[in-house]
Amino acid sequence: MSEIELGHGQLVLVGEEGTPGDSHGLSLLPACSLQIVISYLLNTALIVVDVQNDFADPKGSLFVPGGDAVVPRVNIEVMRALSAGAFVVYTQDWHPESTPHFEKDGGIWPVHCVQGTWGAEFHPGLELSGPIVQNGANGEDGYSGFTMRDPISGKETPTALRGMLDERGIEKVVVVGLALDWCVKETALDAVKDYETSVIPDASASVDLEPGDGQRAIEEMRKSGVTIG
Ligand code: VGL
Ligand code: ZN
Repeated sequence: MSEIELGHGQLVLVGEEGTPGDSHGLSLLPACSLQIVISYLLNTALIVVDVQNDFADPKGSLFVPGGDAVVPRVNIEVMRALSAGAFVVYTQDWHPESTPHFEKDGGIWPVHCVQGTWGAEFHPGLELSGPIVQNGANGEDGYSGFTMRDPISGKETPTALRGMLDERGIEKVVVVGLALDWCVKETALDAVKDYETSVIPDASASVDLEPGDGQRAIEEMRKSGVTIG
């Protein structure tokens, strides 16, 4: 049995699977849990970005190539995070019927994730187990889960996400979901200003409006201090 320091004064004793409970009253984890505990500590949050039908279902109006294949990979991260006692939070793109975010109203996107429609619902295969932060409800068109951007004035206002992280003492953030080159990227670039941040490209997929956007997003995040992988 060995003692492992997790930081912040947290100690766990790790034994062989099946060894009886320790006599110190500390939690005894089977060795197989160690990997999970190390990758998701209690001070870590997993942010699952916009895994919604319009992005993740091939019938969705803004289907992200590979978005459907990402769902089971995201679920693995959710399960890892939950088993380590980490916090899991979900963002949801949540637009009104008309917003300067949409091409028909002067923006660049096809109509997608309209409040209350099938396209805005989370993909039915997603493991949903945590609070939801909606973005865009009043016509804002920002991409970060941390802020909403007024499309006219450009003024940014915070969402509830930062408060949720800070009230739990979160210091590390892992970002997965859709889309790598838009909302995942902007969420990670905001997160890295205040939290140790990583993005898992295997649990994400890019829109690639221009070929190579996904790769460029990865480089931009890496340069800003985001851990990739
Ligand atoms: C997103 C385009 C438009 C995203 C949202 O979730 O990445 N992309 N709205
Ligand atoms: Zn959107």
